[in-house]
Amino acid sequence: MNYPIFSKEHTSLMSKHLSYELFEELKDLKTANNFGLQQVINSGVENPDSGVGVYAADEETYHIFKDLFDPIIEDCHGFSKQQKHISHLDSSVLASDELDIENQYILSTRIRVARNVKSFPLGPAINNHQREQLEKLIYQSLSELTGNLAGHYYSLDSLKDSEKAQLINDHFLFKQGDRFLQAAGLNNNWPKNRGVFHNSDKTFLVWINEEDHLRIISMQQGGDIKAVFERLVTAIEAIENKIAFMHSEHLGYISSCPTNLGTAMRASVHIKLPKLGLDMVAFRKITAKYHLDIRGTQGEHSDNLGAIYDVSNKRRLGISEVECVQDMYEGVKALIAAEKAA
Ligand code: ADP
Ligand code: DAR
Repeated sequence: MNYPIFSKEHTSLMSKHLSYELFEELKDLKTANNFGLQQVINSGVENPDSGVGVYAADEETYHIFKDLFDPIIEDCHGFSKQQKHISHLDSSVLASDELDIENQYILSTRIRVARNVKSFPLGPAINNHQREQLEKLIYQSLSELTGNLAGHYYSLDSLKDSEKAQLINDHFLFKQGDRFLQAAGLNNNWPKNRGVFHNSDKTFLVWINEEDHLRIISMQQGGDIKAVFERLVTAIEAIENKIAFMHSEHLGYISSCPTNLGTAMRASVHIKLPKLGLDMVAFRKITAKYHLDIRGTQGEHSDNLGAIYDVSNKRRLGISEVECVQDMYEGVKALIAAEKAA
């Protein structure tokens, strides 16, 4: 393996921190899943516009390649290698007054967490047989859920193209992995052993074998953030009673991309802000103050359709799940006030 050729277009945290000396230190190391430096950095090398540029294959990746991951995690999350991540899922401490009672601004609310199963490699290193076993283990566990979490599993193979397109368009299903995931090995053997589990009204969904082993999702129309969070907490606890997740005292829940470590939570609203959308400097001043991200109407790496924005918490590690939701809640409150004043 040779030291990568970084051009001035390479802007990722990986290209920033992978000095030649560090490369020489790490280039021959491998995890128990035979995952080496080439695979860790491939997405960031092939996609110069990556923000982070690295993916992990197992919890061991974060230890063996810590001299690369620790500074990336510090830059990304403001989280030092000495810190411990603390979870807190008690919704009773959440501010509860609805932000948009007349439903003028918030179209829908979605809160998701990424989870990975302890005894399997992460997506970039899992082989086809393991992915098949994992899919079966997860959907069999989900099939035991009761009440408003009861539902059915739909593998990508079992869905018609038109059904998949409709689910993707309605924000219930992931698109095929983008070039970043492709270069990380996360699209291997696509679409085999991927799919979505959901309840009858699609307010509780689980994506299987996309970027992480599970994406546990609670979502509904409108802005009742507390109700969405409470459903998600119930689902996480019910699933965690059946499946052991990859977790460490230091990094919290382990994810394939370091941006999702810790809570692995993204709490978002689809919100209509026609006036604020005309002044993106003011818009981004508010999102920066409240640690928010803006994504496109079809999620990451998509464009905004009309004046509808996907606004979510940016912080995931070193703060609790309640604080992630609080970040989004306070930020959305400020955005609505600014829209009213515009
Ligand atoms: P993730 O949230 O899992 O990181 P994406 O950003 O790609 O992944 O979003 C996944 C899907 O969820 C996309 O179709 C996106 O439009 C949809 N989505 C995200 N937030 C909301 C929301 N608040 N309401 C409805 N759909 C949403
Ligand atoms: N390829 C990654 C994307 C980072 C965050 N998004 C994820 N994990 N879906 C990058 O380095 O830009």
